[in-house]
Amino acid sequence: MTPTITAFERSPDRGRGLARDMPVRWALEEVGQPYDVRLLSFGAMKESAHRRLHPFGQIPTYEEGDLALFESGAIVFHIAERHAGLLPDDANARARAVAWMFAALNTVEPPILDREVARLVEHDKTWYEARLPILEDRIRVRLGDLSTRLGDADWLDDAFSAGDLLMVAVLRRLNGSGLLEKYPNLPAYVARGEARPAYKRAFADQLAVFTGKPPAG
Ligand SMILES: N[C@@H](CCC(=O)N[C@@H](CS)C(=O)NCC(=O)O)C(=O)O
Repeated sequence: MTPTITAFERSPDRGRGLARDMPVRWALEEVGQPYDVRLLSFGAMKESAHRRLHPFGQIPTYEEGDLALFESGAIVFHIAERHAGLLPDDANARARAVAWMFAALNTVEPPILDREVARLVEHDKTWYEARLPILEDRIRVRLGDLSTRLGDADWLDDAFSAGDLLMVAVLRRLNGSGLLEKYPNLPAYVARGEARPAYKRAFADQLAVFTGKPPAG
């Protein structure tokens, strides 16, 4: 059965692939699962029809038969469990890959989002100039530790996994911030993720929604 996901009708990131339908699309591409996309306006996301799928009135959601899911991490995990290619077969390696999924969303992403939110909604507040370096220092602590752990490996735990997929998706939020570059193995890690054919297809598809033009190639 072809799953249907939801995405922004017009993403505020202007097609930079930062909306959270992107990791879901990427996971589906990695496992070779075709999918449909239902595009939603901000208004439609808050209506009761969508809230039945997503209690917080957000994207993405995932529908497959009588299963409806929300939360990009849970959706990626579901895809990874149902298909080969995103989680190792070995039980311990699989558990470690799941730990990296949580680390991406629960340990690395929060300080990155705090900075994003501050830049969006606090930039005109008196405390903003003093607070920004504090938020950026908290990000640097996470990046430093992640960089040390990654070392010169290609991926976080041997083969590419859903943990890498989510970690790359989270780190991409720092593109253009200058924060990643102090840890040269991290931009290289992000670039390795972005070079994957599945990533490129997913990125082109979400960009095509924004531009209104079919994906190139
Ligand atoms: N933790 C959720 C976050 C979902 C989320 O923040 N969605 C954003 C798009 S990336 C959204 O729908 N924003 C619109 C809104 O909250 O009204 C996930 O990973 O799925």
